[in-house]
Amino acid sequence: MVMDRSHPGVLPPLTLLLLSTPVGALGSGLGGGVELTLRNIAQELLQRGHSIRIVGPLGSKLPGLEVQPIAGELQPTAQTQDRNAAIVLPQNAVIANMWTYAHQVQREFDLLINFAYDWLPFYLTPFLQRPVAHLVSMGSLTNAMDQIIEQTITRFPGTIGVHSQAQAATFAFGDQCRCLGNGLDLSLYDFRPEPQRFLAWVGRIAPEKGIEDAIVAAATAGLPLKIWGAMSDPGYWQRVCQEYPQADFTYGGFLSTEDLQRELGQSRGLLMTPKWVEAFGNVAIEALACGVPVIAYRRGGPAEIVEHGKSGWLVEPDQVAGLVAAIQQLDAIDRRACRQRAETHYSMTAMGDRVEAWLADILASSRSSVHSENATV
Ligand code: HBI
Repeated sequence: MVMDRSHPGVLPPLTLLLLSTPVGALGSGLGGGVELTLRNIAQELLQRGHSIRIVGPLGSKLPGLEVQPIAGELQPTAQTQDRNAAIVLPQNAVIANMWTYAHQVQREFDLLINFAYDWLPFYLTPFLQRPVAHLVSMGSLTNAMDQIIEQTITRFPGTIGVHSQAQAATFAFGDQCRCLGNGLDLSLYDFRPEPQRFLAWVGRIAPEKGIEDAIVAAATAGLPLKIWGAMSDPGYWQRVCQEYPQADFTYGGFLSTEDLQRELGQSRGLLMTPKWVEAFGNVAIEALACGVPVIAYRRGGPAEIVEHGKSGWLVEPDQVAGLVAAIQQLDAIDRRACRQRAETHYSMTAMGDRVEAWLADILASSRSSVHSENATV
């Protein structure tokens, strides 16, 4: 694990090309946490005087940010692929068109930042004339992705960024990854001292998010559960609704950050029930930013965000009874301590420092390697 070395020097203004996830238009919610991560990093880099251009699938829109739209077929989601799945590229794949564009314009930029968890950007890295920083947004999922990421980190050390130690640890090369954590624009989140009488669950509605455990725990604790997020897997949602007809839970759709923080902030607590190693868990910081305690399985990124007994409760993975016990202890958590946790570790400034230090190191090492002859800095 290559930890962050904060940079005393100031990074000169850079021109950066940011390339999005290809699974959905930015703003659709289908890109999950990566949409928020890209938007926040873009805003913070602009704030710090860098020039950026964002490339995303047709229909992408981000508040206050221009997106270069690229046509083409969306990519199947990596988490639905089997571990030994072959690499797939649909006909007229948007990810191929995005990187054709990147190849054409690369000389206008000092560095490219890849946000896609897909084989092609990693494979193309050695053929490009500019360094590529890869922000890997999930843990190990398939052998083909593990192999191409390992090949990249071996050839271009320091260019693989991750969100948590737990996520890095899912890869054989985890100790070579750069841990960036994550960050939110906390000014968008209002602290709420007084909750209403309900629990919240936020995330893409998909099997790996384990929503059924939250439904059972909330019902057992006798509290209504309000659910928000992109409807990634309608079949899964139908099965859950049929399985728990008596439980008191409602689905409020995929909300904008402004609407989500207003609703989420009124909850007694957020339940996080991931069945996979959640790389980070942006929703945990969103809840903390509103003063909402987080009850999470001790699995993946959320276990590094929540301080047990201070900003929420960590529960043994898949132990629904543990979730119920934690729900009954929610009043022991000080909601101000939750907001404080977000402010000290997960602000835009904190994340921006980590990202700038990362890019500075990549540029420094790339000057002495294959990309140097054309670098403009
Ligand atoms: N699947 N193929 C693919 N590519 C991505 O970039 C991707 C994905 N699945 C989920 C996802 N990105 C994001 O929702 C998570 O990384 C947060």
